[in-house]
Amino acid sequence: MTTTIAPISLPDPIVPQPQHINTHAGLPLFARYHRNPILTQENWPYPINSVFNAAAAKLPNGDTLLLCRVEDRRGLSHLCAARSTNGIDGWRIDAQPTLPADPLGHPEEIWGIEDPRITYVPELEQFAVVYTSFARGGPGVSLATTQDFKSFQRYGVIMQPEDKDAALLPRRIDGNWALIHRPVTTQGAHMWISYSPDLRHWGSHKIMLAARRGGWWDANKIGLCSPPIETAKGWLTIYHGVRRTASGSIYRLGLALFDLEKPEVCLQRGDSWVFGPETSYERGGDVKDVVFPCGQTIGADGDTIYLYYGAGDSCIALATGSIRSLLAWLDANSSPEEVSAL
Ligand code: BMA
Repeated sequence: MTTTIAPISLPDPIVPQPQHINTHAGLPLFARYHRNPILTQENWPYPINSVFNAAAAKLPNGDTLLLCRVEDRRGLSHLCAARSTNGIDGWRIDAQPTLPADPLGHPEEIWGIEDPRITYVPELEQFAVVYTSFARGGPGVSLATTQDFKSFQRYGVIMQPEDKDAALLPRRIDGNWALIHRPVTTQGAHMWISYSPDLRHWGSHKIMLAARRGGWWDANKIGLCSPPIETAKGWLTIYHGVRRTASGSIYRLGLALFDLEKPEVCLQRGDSWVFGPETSYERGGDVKDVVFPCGQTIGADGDTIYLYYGAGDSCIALATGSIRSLLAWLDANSSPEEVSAL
């Protein structure tokens, strides 16, 4: 006897709904440059493995400088400068490493230096470059200053391991310099702020933003991306959240706003992430599903953000946003109870 099985009628396929959450006034908060990535290993004047996670600065002559993390073919990183007139293409790349690791003078750098952030400090008339120095003790935070990205004054380690994702604020707060950084403690991987009278001795350590818990996109591990942007409403800050999944981690970006004169005070924190890996160069690469900005420049209009981000730990890409739109999005998409519950 044969049994006839009635065909199962399947429901209509689920059509993904557009994500309106990452938009303001109908526009995406960050728009990718259509010819991304803007810098890859193939552009480099000497053999390397990959180039990613670049700090950014506007130079006095109007050029954009990217201080790129370059991973050589041993697996160790150094920093190399690329300059461009428009900040988009025509990059002129230093023929040799601009800031190589100095394992003899600075043993904290024996496994290289990574992920710089640049802040121009008017009081010093210098750029402060804060970067990750990597050695047996783990990653720590080091500082160097420069005027021209040719010669550097090294301060050495300013935050001992395990610590990274650091940037200096451009001016003193109540008489002291302020450094945002991300130590890993038994409490977790949160963003902290510390203060110093002289850039060498640091104290008054405070948590400024804690990783959320549970199922949140930014649960357990967060860190500063590019240096905070000073606005009339507060320090506008892009940070990364790391979601651990069965197939690896996803690095996405979120927004928070901090008090101008008390930057450890979070005024607003967005609920949702605002930018995440979508394209092939972000979803693939040496480390998949990573977007990791370490720098931005602001356009002549005072509003446009040129956000430079490492994609997949393999190349550098560009997305643009608007300070006004990010602040308006924060007004509409942050929940005070989550901020106070931390
Ligand atoms: C972080 C940093 C970044 C890297 C990211 C993804 O911990 O080390 O340099 O881009 O992981 O691998």
